[in-house]
Amino acid sequence: MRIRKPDIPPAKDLASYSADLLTEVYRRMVLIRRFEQKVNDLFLQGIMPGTIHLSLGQEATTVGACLALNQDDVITLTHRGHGQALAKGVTARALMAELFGKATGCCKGKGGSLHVGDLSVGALPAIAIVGASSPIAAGMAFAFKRNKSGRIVLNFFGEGTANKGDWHEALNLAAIWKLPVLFLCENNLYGVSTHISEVMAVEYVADRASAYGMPGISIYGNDPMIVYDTVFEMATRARQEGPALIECLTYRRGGHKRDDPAAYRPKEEVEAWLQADPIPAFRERLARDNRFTEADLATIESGVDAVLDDAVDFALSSPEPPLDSALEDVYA
Ligand SMILES: Cc1ncc(C[n+]2csc(CCOP(=O)(O)OP(=O)(O)O)c2C)c(N)n1
Repeated sequence: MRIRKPDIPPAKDLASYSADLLTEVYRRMVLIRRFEQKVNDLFLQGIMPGTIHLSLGQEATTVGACLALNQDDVITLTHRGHGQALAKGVTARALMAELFGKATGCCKGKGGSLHVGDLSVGALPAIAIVGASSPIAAGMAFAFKRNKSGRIVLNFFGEGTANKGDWHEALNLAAIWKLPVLFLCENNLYGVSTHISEVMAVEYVADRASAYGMPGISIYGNDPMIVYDTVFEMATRARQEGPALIECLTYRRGGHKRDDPAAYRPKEEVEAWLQADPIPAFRERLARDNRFTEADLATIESGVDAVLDDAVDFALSSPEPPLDSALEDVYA
């Protein structure tokens, strides 16, 4: 296995972005981080049921990508989807209630952690079958194109998914039909315990784009503004000209799922990526920008804490789905 440490590009000047956008980027990254930390605590206390795949460490990729989209664009989510959902605008209340299996959850308590989403904010509830969402993303993009809607689809997936047949078929169809879809890889280096170098002969997932005839871009995924600019540019292009493959190089801070201590990862690699944590790095940049004071940043953080306390209270006090709703919304 080859150790791949973060290759951190020089940070972009934040001056060209509005204070509102930067505030929202920071707020959503902190929301995702603290939401998942809370979920992990609740899980370890035995209060939260089910299993969970956390995306701690990948916040800059999901937030940068979702904020670059229009409100009515749609994302498809993965099994590691809490961050993707919150980034697109699913509320903390609806997400927390879903994880508790409550009727007020974003999927009425029937999806749980592996199937979160809410189409009313453009987040197609996740499909936990790896690779299955890429053809669906292409299909939705086909409909958007036929209807001349101007909307696009952004398909989130992990680098392990890029070795599945359905993923390849989706890219090919999207390319030949010039569909308005972005394939966005959250490359966190591991599919469960398997390092990317053991399953791919090319170095980067984006290297595969040329085989389909679409742009392929590999970027540092722990800088939200690099992700934002890239997705914004490719989204603008996709609305007219068709798909692109964007690979965001990032890292999950923990194991594949909550019972995985991730002992298969070299210490040197883990330490290098933990140092490249996207949230403190972005906070430092905001603190150097004269539009933000320390008090402003603390206010954003305490606002997130209040939202999360409220979300847990809401979820715990919500009812279970009624028994006679078991067959509602069931299509197969
Ligand atoms: C078709 C299929 N095969 C296997 C699994 C079990 N599985 C769940 S997540 C996962 C790894 C996916 O890796 P990657 O696409 O890199 O995403 P990551 O977990 O790193 O976010 C596997 C093999 C599955 N859900 N679906």
